[in-house]
Amino acid sequence: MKIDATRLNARLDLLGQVGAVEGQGRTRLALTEEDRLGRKLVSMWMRETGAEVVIDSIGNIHCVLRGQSDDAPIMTGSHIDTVRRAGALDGCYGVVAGIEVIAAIVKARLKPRKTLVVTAFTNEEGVRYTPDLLGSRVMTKEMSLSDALHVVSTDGKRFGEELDRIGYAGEASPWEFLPSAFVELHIEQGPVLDAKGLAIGVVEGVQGYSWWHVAVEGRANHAGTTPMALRLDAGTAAMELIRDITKRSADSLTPAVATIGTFALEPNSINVVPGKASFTIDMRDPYIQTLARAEADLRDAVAALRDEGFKVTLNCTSRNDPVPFSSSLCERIENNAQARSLSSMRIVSGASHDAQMMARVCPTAMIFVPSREGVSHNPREFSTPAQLATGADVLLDTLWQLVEA
Ligand code: HGY
Ligand code: MN
Ligand code: MN
Repeated sequence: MKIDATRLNARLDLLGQVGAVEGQGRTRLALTEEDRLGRKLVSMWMRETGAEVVIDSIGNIHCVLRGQSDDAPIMTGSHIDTVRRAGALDGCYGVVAGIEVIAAIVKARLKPRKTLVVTAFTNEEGVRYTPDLLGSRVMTKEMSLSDALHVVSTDGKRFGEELDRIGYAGEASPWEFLPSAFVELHIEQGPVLDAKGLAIGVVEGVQGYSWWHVAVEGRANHAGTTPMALRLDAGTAAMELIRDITKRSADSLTPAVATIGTFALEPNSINVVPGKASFTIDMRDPYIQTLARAEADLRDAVAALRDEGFKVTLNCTSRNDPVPFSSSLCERIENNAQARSLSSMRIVSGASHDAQMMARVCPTAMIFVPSREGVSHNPREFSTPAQLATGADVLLDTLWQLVEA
């Protein structure tokens, strides 16, 4: 059996054109028209394999190659929704490569003992709808279907209505294909494999993270007539808190990170002391203790602002502990890389993935391929066609062993 490397790379380029804007990469936020078009293209490729295509009630799209037994399936998959101005590979690579695995098995006229499912999960990124990982949260019952359907987007649209509107509110239950093992193929999105010149990352787990929405309210006032000592300036208060949080991460003994990805002032006028500052914090750490410490520091910083007279709302919109993956699955992946004389290393993922949720219900692991200079969530995201084909080969070997085990 062989992956069709040419078609894999051609399809990644094609999907990468959906929602593309010249010089700004592509944007396919969950449940938007662009996401609908991406879903339509990927569903067509799934159908072309001859396998079944099943859509569940949270909009996950499953390509199902029925096995001879009625054992629980083996699953691979990832996501095709993107962040704003994204690269073409994040998530898409794991879905398109999974489809190629099914196509290779069908072409070889083999019938797997166990059913093999390739899933495109809904709203992995969580940019328009938080929390992130919505499709896999519902599948693993970390979130109820009805709660997920009631989530309201940053642009004020209810999840269930938008899912209906784009035509992906499926009939199937999200837990119809709960697997006995899950393997996700993904680009590293970090600099390690590329810097070390290694072909494969054997992913042993994912770091923990929490996402926060913060609103600081002070008092809007005249920029010219209001003495500095009499101000309740929400803008400078927010910036001081942000400085404190990001410096703590930079000074941490662990590889902690903190990102302020969105920031807005009201009334957003050059000559008005800001009355309100709203922003998000994405904090991550491989160690639960220091992540918890960083969260406690954030709460303390908010309490100090309240003592100064600011009204502050602080909401945690997503959170996941660090997750360890299956050591036996990692060994299998490592052996498969070695069998193909591919260099590999064990690595922990800095980015979150649906695999983080799947690890709650079954043995789970991930396979990484290098990202050039570690760039991701950026149109310059790049892996060579050969690197992408190599990762797909290792996925094929691993999945075939699992469905035949
Ligand atoms: O945020 C992440 O780590 C992933 O790209 N959703
Ligand atoms: Mn991403
Ligand atoms: Mn991803």
